[in-house]
Order: sequence, then C-alpha cells, then structure tokens
Amino acid sequence: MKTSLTFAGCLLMALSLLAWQPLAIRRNQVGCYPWQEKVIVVEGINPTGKVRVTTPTGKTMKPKARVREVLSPWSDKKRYVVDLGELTATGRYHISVGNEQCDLVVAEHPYHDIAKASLRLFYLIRSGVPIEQGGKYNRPLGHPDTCVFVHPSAASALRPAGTIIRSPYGWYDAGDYNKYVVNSAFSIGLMFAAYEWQRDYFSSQSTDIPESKNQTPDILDEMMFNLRWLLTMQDPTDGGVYHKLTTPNFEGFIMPTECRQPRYVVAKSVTATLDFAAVMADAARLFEPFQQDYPGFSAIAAAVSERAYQWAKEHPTAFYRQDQLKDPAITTGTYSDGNARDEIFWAASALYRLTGKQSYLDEARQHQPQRFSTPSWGNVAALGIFEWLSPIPLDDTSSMLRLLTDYCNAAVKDIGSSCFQSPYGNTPRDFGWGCLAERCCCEAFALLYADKILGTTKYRRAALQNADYLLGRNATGYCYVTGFGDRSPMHPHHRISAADNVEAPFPGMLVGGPNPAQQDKKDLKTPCPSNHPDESYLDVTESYASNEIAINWNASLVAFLCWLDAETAK
Ligand code: 9MR
Repeated sequence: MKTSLTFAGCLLMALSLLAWQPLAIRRNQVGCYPWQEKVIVVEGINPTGKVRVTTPTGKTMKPKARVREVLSPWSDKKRYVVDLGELTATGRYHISVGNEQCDLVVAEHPYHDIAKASLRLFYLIRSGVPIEQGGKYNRPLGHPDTCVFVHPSAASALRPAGTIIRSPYGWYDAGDYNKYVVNSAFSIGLMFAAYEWQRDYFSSQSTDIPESKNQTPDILDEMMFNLRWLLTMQDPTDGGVYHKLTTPNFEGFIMPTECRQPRYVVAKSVTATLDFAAVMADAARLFEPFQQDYPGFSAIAAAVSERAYQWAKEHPTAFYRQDQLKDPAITTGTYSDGNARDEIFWAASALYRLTGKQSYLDEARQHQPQRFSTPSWGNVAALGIFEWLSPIPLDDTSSMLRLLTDYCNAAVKDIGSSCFQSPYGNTPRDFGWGCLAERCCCEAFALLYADKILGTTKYRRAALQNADYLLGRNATGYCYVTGFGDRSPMHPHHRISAADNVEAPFPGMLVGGPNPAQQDKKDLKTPCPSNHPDESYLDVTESYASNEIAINWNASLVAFLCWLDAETAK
C-alpha cells in the first residue's frame, strides 16, 4: 500500500511537473495590433527554417522570418528572437516551430477587454459593501469598519487611545484585508495621471459598476469609492493622516465575513499625510465638473488637502516606525520610507496646480528630483513630474521634460540585444517585489506619456514590447494577468480568490512577478523552480513575494493598458 501510494504520488508529481513545462514558443497571449511587429521568442530550438504560419483564412506559409540568437544573461539558455514579418490581417494565426505550436491573435483593439478588467478589478476588491455586480464573485458585505479603534500611536486630545471611529469603504490593499493610506493615495494618483490625458476614452468606458449610469466617468466613480475612505483617515483634530487601518496581524485565508480581529487606525505619518494632500488636491480639481454626482466634494477635498500639507510641514520627521508600536504590536505591511522629499514634491506640485499659491511653487521647485524614476509607492516623484507635464503644463516644464526623455532614451537603448525584444527585463534590477508593475508597466507608461507630450510615436514600439513581455513573451511563459491568455496565474496570493470557492481568481489582476530575493522562501511548500532573476516566480498561494496582487500594481496596469487602448481606440 505504502509503495503504491508513493509510486502514485511520484507519478502525479512527474505529471504535474510536465504540465508546468512552458511552451518553447513565447508570445503575447492576448493579442497584437495589425500594424505592430510580430515577434515571438523560441527557447531551446533553433527555429531557422522551421517556422510555419497558418493564417486566419487557413493558408499555411513559411514566413520570411528574421532570427536573432541570444543567450540569457543569467543562465545558459539559448533563445531565438523571431520576427515573423508582416501579419496584418486580423484574426487568429497558428504558429508552429517543429513540434511546438501556439496561436497569435491580431486584432484592432487587442487590449480593450484586459484594460477594462484591470480597472473593474477595483470594484471587485471594494470593502465595506456587498458585491452585487460581480457575477460569480458576488459576496456579502465584510469589514464594515464602523467600529475602528484609535491605536495608542494615533491618539490625540480629542481622540484618545481606544476611541471608536468609523472608517468604512475603500479597496482592500492587496492579498490582505488592510487599508494603507500611502498605497491608496499612490494608486489613485497614478490612475489620475492617466485619466488627465485620456479623458475622452475614460468618459466612454463602462466597467459595469453600480455608478455606471451616473454622469461621472467610471474611473472617477471608482476612485471616489476609495477617496471616501481616505477622508476618514484624517484626524479632524489636527489634519494629520493615519498611516493605515489594520488588524494587528494579517488575517488567515478566510472570507471577509469570517474575519474577527479588531481593526485600528495607527500612527499619523508625514508620508501618508503628504500623499493624502497630493491626491486630495488632484481630486478637488478633477471632480469639479461632476458636482451633480458629488456635490460639495471638491471644496472639501481642497480644504483637507491644505490642512494635511500644513500638518506635514509641522511634522517633517514623523516617519512611520512600526517597530515602535505597542498595545497591541502591529505586524502587517509597513509602506514606510525615511525620505519625504518626493512626497513633498508631489503634494506641493498638486497644490500649486490647484491653488496657484507661490509658496507651493517654491516648495515644489526646492524638492524637484534630479532624475526620473518610475513611479512607485516609495518614490512618488514621477507623480509630481506628471503634475507639471499635464495637458495644461505648469510654468516652465523644460527641465521636467528633459528628465523624462533622458529616462526614455536610456530605457530603449538595449532592446536590439535583449532576450525578449523589450526594454524591460534586461538587468537584475528589473526583477523584485512588484517588478511587473513598478518596472515593466510603469516604464511603458512613462514611454507612452513622453510620446504624448512630444507628439511623437517614437517610444510606442518599446511600450508595446513591454506589453508583449507582460502577457507571455518572457522567461516563464506566463501571461501575468489573471483571466487572460492561455497560461495565467491561477493561485495568486489573494485571500478572497483563495477562499471564495470559485476556481478562477478574480480576472484582471496583475501579480507581482519574478523576485529572486524570494523573501517568502521559508513559507513555500513547493520551492521556487529557479533562482534566475526572470524565472523566480511561482504560481502558488503562499508566494507572497512573487504572486501577490496589489492596488498599486493594478493601478499601473490600468494606466498602461487603458492608455494603450485609448491611443488606438480612435
Ligand atoms: O509593495 C510592497 C513592496 O515594495 C515591499 O517590498 C513589500 C515588503 O515590505 O511590501 C509590499 O507591500 C505589501 C504591503 O506591505 C502589505 N500588503 C501587500 C503588499 C504587496 O505585497
């Protein structure tokens, strides 16, 4: 009995390992534009003379493929970058290289559905309301957050420790159920930056949410759901903003209705307060035309923003220090950093745009960054730069534009020798916690943004190559967005997706991606299959360092893919 079980076990394991072998052909599993280059990457087989393409009308041909051989910078894997030449008719192409085969879809609007799903995801992760328009993902209300305790670290004269406040709504941050101001404000700020340049697109986009029928674009309605929560995170006593709303420890993999831990608002921090100030200043401006749906909101947002900024000026060293919290101790995500220059730059820039006050202009100028880095929760300087380079630019923007174009020129310079014909993915720095968002999507977003301002399309090709990477032309062969492509994550580190008894995870979620630091190593039942930077990815629930999802990451997916779709929607 024992022997046969072991044998069966081995067989199962071998079969599942076989099932996990990625195809030798790597390509964008979602689709390409007719006018775009059609590049696939073949691993391990030299495809010269072996490529066959069957067109959507059933004609089989031998394309004039150009093949470039390249060695992975991290392993001895040989890859072949194959340019299939012109495949301009729309439809499904069948491609074979020896015994390996796959399909490649060419469509006028290949990103339409995935772009919509990336934004609709925010509806599915709303907290404090029942989800009733989520189809098979409907669920009852969880985390009402109508009884939230003021933690001792957050106490003030009018709100001593233990005071009960209401702090409902907002999105769950990620795989966990907490709500963090830094990450929330960052996510909204990034999506606002996309909205500002693509208002027509977003005005006509419907994501089938309860507010879809009102006069406000769905993207703004969705942001409002989180802004309403953010408003509750400001201490009315002094204008400072709590760093997060959290349980003492992460919850287990249970549904929201089963969660029993008390929830606290903890410590006001300078970074959370400045991010709050920035995003409220933007919200005040952007919601102004939608008074009909949100009467009075703009005035409130402007007032709370200025107040928060003032608090931050008075508390420049109030950095979040989780190690100092007690009664109870808090062990959940930190989102802490010890440098607020970038947050000051973003907030002062946003407030200058809103109010025109000289003091904000001076502060923004003083904190201007020296270089452009892709936006992330820990470095929001790019969001400040986007304020300056918006459709109605502020003052003299030439220095900001130079930072952005210097960055773009550096990003595209090695594509010709890269493994996957993309600006992303060529240095170990491109891989780490949340890299697919913070580096791949945000790099592409910066490239598209630069094109828009310059009135060119010179960076568009490179941005599309990052989409190809993200959606399957990569070292693992995964399309890293759930519900899309033919090999996408099925077990993201996401509590609801793991506990809801629905097999497929929520669609439209971007996972963090390959992360050679493997901070989750000790918690993995299956070891990560590879230590190579671009292959350190594991589609199991326990892999929080490579397979979690998060609002800031989906925000970058929205900014990138909706922008792409918008630019080609006309
Ligand atoms: O995105 C965050 C990443 O940059 C950090 O390296 C990591 C470890 O501190 O935390 C990530 O943020 C997590 C947050 O702290 C809690 N919710 C889940 C987030 C995504 O993993």
